[in-house]
Amino acid sequence: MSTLEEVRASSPVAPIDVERVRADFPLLERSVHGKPLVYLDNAASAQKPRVVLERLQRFYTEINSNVHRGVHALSQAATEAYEGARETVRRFLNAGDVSEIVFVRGATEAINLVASSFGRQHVGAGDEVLITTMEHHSNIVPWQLLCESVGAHLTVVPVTDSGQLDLEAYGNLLTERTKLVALVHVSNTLGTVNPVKGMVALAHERDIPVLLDGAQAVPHMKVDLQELDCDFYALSSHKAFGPMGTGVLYGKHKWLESMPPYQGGGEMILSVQLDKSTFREPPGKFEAGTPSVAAAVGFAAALEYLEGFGGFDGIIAHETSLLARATHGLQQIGGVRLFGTSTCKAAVLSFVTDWAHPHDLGTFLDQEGIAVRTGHHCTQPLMKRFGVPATTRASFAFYNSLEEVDTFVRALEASREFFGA
Ligand code: 7TS
Repeated sequence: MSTLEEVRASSPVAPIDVERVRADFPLLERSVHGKPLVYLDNAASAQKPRVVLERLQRFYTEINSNVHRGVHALSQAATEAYEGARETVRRFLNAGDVSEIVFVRGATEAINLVASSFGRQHVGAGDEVLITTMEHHSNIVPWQLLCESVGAHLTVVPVTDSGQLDLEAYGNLLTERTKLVALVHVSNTLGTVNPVKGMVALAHERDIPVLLDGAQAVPHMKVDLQELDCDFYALSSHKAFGPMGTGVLYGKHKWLESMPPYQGGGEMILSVQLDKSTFREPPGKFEAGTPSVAAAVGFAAALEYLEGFGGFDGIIAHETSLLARATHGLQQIGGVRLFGTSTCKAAVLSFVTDWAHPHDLGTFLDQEGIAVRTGHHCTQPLMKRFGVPATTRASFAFYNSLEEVDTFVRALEASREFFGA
């Protein structure tokens, strides 16, 4: 008799029905410059399924009002929806407690909150904050600002030629002066999936807390915060098929409880006197002012939509075949230099060509209805590491089809002719 696990492991992953999935995303039906849209800029922002749009519409047409402050029915309904969204996020990420989920504006604000509050409390003159060369600017600049203001230093884990972190260097850079590791889970430019669980464990052996920037992980893989055991996790709703304007900072209760507020204002207080105020327990302490209630409620709809797939196996299998087909297609063309060739990577392709500047290529592809991002992708130190000022980046989501990959590869071939190479 096989165990259930063995049966599951031996059975092929049920593929997702891409045509059915695409029908859930109204924007994907539009055309651009007279061509069917091929949306390959998902790392910048993902499209939203109809259930998210409907949830936003319902919020504003049925229960719109402010939260946590009204005795009236609408305010109570809005509060219930908002706090319900917090529980959905907790469940989706398998956080231990709902009080560890702070709604913020996005990954950028989540990191700034930690740099400002935790940073000023725990990082002092001569201390170190350890980041990596593949961080998005939002996981570099807040730490630079902190270090400048307290006299601390940034130390940096280098990246190998294949776009992976140098793990030996990482181990050596964890010193008694290191007060925090701030590390990207999945690189937005290279697609590299970092071995964060082991890296967290190694830092914890030395009692060093770890913040993970999960902006590019949450849309593509199961993130289990209790399993990762990280101290902080930052993410943005809009990259995970939810609305813009909200995101999440997860923080272990022991940290959030002891950290000072990030911003002051209404709703984050217990009492205010003219000479002194006291503050609510987390997460309320970190949510000053009126939050993006509708966006949080819409984000919960996006996460429930993802839960409807019954796990990430089908999504990962599909995105893996998109990546394999696109990588193969690019390699066949020749004259294409790919950045990020780790075997463990998300469906992101960053490249330069022999025949066109990334911006010119991006404009050419746009005329074909294909949306990609060109530039430094807010990772200038990483561009410098690879000796290029910019790349063209195609980033995929589970609603992209293999036919779209072929359209993209054919357009790249055509661009070679167009630019006269
Ligand atoms: N961290 C990572 C890894 C990101 O990719 C981004 C945005 C952020 C943080 C910031 O997220 P925000 O929602 O607060 O702006 N990355 C990108 C990108 O790759 N192209 O446009 C934005």
